[in-house]
Amino acid sequence: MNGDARQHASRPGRGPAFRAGLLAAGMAASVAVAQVERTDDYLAKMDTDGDGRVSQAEYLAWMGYAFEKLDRDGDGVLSAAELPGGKGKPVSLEAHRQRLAERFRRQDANGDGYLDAKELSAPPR
Ligand SMILES: [Ca+2]
Ligand SMILES: [Ca+2]
Repeated sequence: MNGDARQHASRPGRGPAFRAGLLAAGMAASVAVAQVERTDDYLAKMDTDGDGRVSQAEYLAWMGYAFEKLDRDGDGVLSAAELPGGKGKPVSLEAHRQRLAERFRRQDANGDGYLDAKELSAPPR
């Protein structure tokens, strides 16, 4: 016994650190969509209007926030040092969004303009 009483009582549910974590997770998820196991959870985070599916706008917004978060000097380009892992080719916001839009279209298997849970969890094509 070391008398170390853990504080459970006043735990902030959605503090800034928590949100930042989510955003970072979003960026990582864009790299490893196929590895996301809890698709429902993932969907719920991206689905900001809560209609149970992810529109392209929601998809871009989610991924865009991650970009802004990573772009620490705010010049609209992720330099190698700002990329996860600290290496890679620089990525501009425009290139990033175009790539995401393209990926969105490919993931949208039934072409209805939305990603449902099944389409979100499908391996990137
Ligand atoms: Ca939605
Ligand atoms: Ca769809």
